[in-house]
Amino acid sequence: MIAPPGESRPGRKTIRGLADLAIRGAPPAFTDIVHVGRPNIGDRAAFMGRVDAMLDSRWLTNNGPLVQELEQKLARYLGVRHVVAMSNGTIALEIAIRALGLKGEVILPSYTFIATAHALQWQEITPVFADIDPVTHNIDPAAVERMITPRTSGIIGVHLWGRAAPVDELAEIARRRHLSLMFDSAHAFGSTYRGRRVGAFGRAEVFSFHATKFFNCFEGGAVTTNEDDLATTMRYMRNFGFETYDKAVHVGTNGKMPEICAAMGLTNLDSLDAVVEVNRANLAAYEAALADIEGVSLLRYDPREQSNFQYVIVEVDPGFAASRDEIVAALHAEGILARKYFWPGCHNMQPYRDLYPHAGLLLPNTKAVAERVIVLPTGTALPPHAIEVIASVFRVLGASRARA
Ligand code: T4K
Repeated sequence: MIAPPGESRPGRKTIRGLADLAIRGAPPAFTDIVHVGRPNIGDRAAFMGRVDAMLDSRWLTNNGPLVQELEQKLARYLGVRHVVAMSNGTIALEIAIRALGLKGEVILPSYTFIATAHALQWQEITPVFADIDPVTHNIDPAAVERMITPRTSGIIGVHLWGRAAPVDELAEIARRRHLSLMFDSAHAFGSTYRGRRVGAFGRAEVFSFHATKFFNCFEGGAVTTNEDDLATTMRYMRNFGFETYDKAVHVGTNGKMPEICAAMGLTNLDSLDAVVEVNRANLAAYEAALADIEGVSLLRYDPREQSNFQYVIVEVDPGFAASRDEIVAALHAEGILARKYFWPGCHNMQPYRDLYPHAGLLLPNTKAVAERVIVLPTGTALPPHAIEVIASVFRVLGASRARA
């Protein structure tokens, strides 16, 4: 059972013309902010039951029974030999990168959350940004090939928006050029590539179970791999390098997932299908509501693949009557916190902007996509009225200058 929406109550406002917009002085549609990434929360009683048992057991962290149960269930669900649970997706990325022995330069898209790049830079590995495919928004294998130098040790593909990166093409490049391939799968829990669940591709894949993700553990993450030695190394690394009490065998950090996070994960696993259905229905409602607005298109999900539909992505044509930023500002004024992920691209944020000031010259598709994307709210906490309000904002702004 999914918990009903929290404090966000449906707005009652109808937007028919410019004068109805909050950005023009009308009252906002929502006083409780509608966020893109409100957490999906599973059965509270089941969660509380797990927490009670955990408190009774006085085992709160350090690879406890709930973490082990979660790892086993996730491994079965994803179809992979090893799931190494971590405190969050960023630490999981850092540990995977280190355990794979990446060094020198690693190729990744700039069009991703900054954590993908930071996980490299944090370890003094140079992130080399490759351009994306403007249609899928995923890394372009031809661009990857162009960025390879003698210092390149690996490639990180990102399954952006939960749609799989071009796994086979990247694997072929990695094989031919003797590079390690891993994936940032933070968006893709439950998604498939050619019918197989994301999680067992490349040498390792990294998931985020942050509160804003479709499947959440409050905070959390995991590295998945079919390589036994790699999994063992990562288990040491997440626990200060300890093999047993008093015996460190590796450099390590503290990347452990606490038991309460695993309790949340186990609970939320039971409502995964229900959450996907809600997201799917929200997307269908967006498709219907935006269908007649020219110059605005929703990113499609491949009907042959499974997806979690956790991101609703709208692309605004440069020729649309209102700019992407004007639309976002108008939505914010209505209390709808639409986002511009992943504008302006990692290469335009620090420290990368100063370190690699010319990176953008090779990233024309990244620039174009980052300038036209709006991420809209979805999930189980979306107020029913929100999609209608959002579509009205697009419609009214779209008609405004066209009429003028
Ligand atoms: N790789 C990729 C491709 C990623 O997208 C991410 C994370 C990572 C790696 C790293 O994984 P983690 O280390 O995070 O596990 C959010 C998330 O914080 C971040 O996890 C996520 N990607 C990214 C795409 O989005 P922000 O800074 O844009 O938004 P944030 O966290 O402030 O949350 C968005 C809105 O959601 C808030 O304004 C309010 C609402 N919210 C948030 C939380 C935490 C709630 O309603 N309840 C909550 O508990 O990064």
